[in-house]
Amino acid sequence: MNRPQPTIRHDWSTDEILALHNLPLLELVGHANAVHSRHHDRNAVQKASLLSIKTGGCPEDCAYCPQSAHHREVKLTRDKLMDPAGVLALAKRARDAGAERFCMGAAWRQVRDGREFDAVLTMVRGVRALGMEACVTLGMLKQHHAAQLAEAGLTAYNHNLDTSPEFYGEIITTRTYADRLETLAIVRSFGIDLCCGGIIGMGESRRDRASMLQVLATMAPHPESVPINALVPVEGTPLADRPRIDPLDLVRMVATARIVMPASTVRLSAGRSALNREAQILCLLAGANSVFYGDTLLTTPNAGIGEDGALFAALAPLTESDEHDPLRQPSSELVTAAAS
Ligand code: SAM
Ligand code: DTB
Ligand code: SF4
Repeated sequence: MNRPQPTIRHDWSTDEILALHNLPLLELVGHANAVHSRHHDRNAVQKASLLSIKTGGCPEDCAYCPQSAHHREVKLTRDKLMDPAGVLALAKRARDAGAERFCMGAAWRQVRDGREFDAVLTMVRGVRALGMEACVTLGMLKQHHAAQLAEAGLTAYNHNLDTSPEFYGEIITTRTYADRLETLAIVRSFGIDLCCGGIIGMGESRRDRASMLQVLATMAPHPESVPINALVPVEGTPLADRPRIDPLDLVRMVATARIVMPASTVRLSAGRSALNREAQILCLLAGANSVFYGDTLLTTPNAGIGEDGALFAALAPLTESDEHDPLRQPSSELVTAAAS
């Protein structure tokens, strides 16, 4: 007998999403966890690896981004596009360390035809030949670029909304929300998966967070991948002094994304290094099912592979022989609290 398929809605309103987001925390996380286990293997957490293949000097003015050429105080060297052989050696290393997906980011406003784009196509083919999913984030693109990326076997294109349509103008002035939606539509029309999410902690309201999720959750189909980033405040950017968010805000955002986009991969992305092991596990319980794995994100530090060893060890089943495994020791805060 066929089991009824859980419904996936595309008609969410911002008010409905905000009401979910503001539920009592335990009710929200419980609801999200129930949705999660209906649509996904509850023990599966995909490891994705991230590499900046072209760093710095970007003409866009995204207020959060250390790679923008507008933020002259940021201490970041500008690099040329990496060569495909070097990129593929790092992809292989990431695969051997357990990554299933390799995401390559370039600080470009848009894709341009020529030698550099051809090199990116070579990287995509190479990553796919290693048996990994390949994702790129290259800024805006035209139809013929999407066609070439699809032909090279690209799994997904990352292009974030970043925030709500209402708050967007406070963060970026050099391209519009409509530009972003147009890029997403082009990518989608060539059968490439969408990786599209945003950032919390930039000064937006709760309604802005719900409003961004409303734009994502009314896309049909939903983006296959939804990265939820917490702002990493970088010295020299206009958002350098933003206070760190409460980790439970990230839990609420992840849980709400999970409920409104039940089948998507929700990625616990930037900002994870500021969370302890237990806060990360709460995010996973609330429906996140992927993390970026590796010591750096694009230009900023990530939770280190060592810390992630402890995270993944904590998620694994207990065995008779691991009772005294140091990776299973509780996190330092708990030890300190217990000793005092
Ligand atoms: N230039 C491309 C673009 O913007 O489409 C790709 C690279 S961009 C760095 C990819 C995403 O990383 C951004 O859209 C943003 O959501 C996220 N990001 C960048 N800097 C961040 C920061 N300081 N904290 C959190 N997320 C950040
Ligand atoms: C996404 O949403 N987050 C990742 C990935 N997509 C490309 C990037 C996070 C970048 C954080 C800042 C940095 O390291 O430069
Ligand atoms: Fe450029 Fe992307 Fe950074 Fe914006 S987020 S400044 S487009 S690299």
